[in-house]
Amino acid sequence: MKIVFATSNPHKLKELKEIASSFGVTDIEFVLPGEGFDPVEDGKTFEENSLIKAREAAKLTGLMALADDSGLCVEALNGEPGIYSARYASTPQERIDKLLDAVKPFDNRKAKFVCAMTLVDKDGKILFADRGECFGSIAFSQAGTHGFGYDPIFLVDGEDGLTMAELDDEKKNEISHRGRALRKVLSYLLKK
Ligand code: ITT
Repeated sequence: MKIVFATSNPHKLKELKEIASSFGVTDIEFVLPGEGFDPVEDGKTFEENSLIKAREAAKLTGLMALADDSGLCVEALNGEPGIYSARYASTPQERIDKLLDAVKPFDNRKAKFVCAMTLVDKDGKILFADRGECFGSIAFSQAGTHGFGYDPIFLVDGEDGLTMAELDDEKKNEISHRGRALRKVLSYLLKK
């Protein structure tokens, strides 16, 4: 089975392949939408944006498409940066610095990673949609080199004060929002 993964983010693709492989999936080939993939992510929720991306990739390739819209929601910031996580500042380091500054005034540093996944058929009809979440809090300074994005400042609940970027790839995939969402999609696909 061939599925187009509706993303321009190579980190997401790497994690998707690792998660699928550790789930025992051998007969799904994930491909990228390629040139011309430039969806307008103007949805108001992770779910809406993930549907927009999935439909755009299906339209472009004529294949079944899966999309991941994800981000970091900080409780004291009313859920920001949320769906704007990728656009919060210009570079990954600037996004981290901006977020550390933004949470400074608050005692409550609780946060969660969210990943909404949508699977559509080649005509854009929704086959399956669900989300995965991973709970934690914002660290006072960054630590770790694994993963991407906000991982160095996300302290994972139940992981002994380690940031997501200090966990190895296997551990991240086991507990992450993306791992949790994708395993639901894969369970749906494999039951078919
Ligand atoms: P595509 O839309 O092309 O898939 P993107 O990176 O723009 O790529 P999103 O719009 O879903 O994707 O934004 C997700 C952002 O949320 C991402 O760029 C990171 O800043 C953050 N993020 C999502 N998952 C993350 C993770 O596992 N670790 C750290 N940061 C993450």
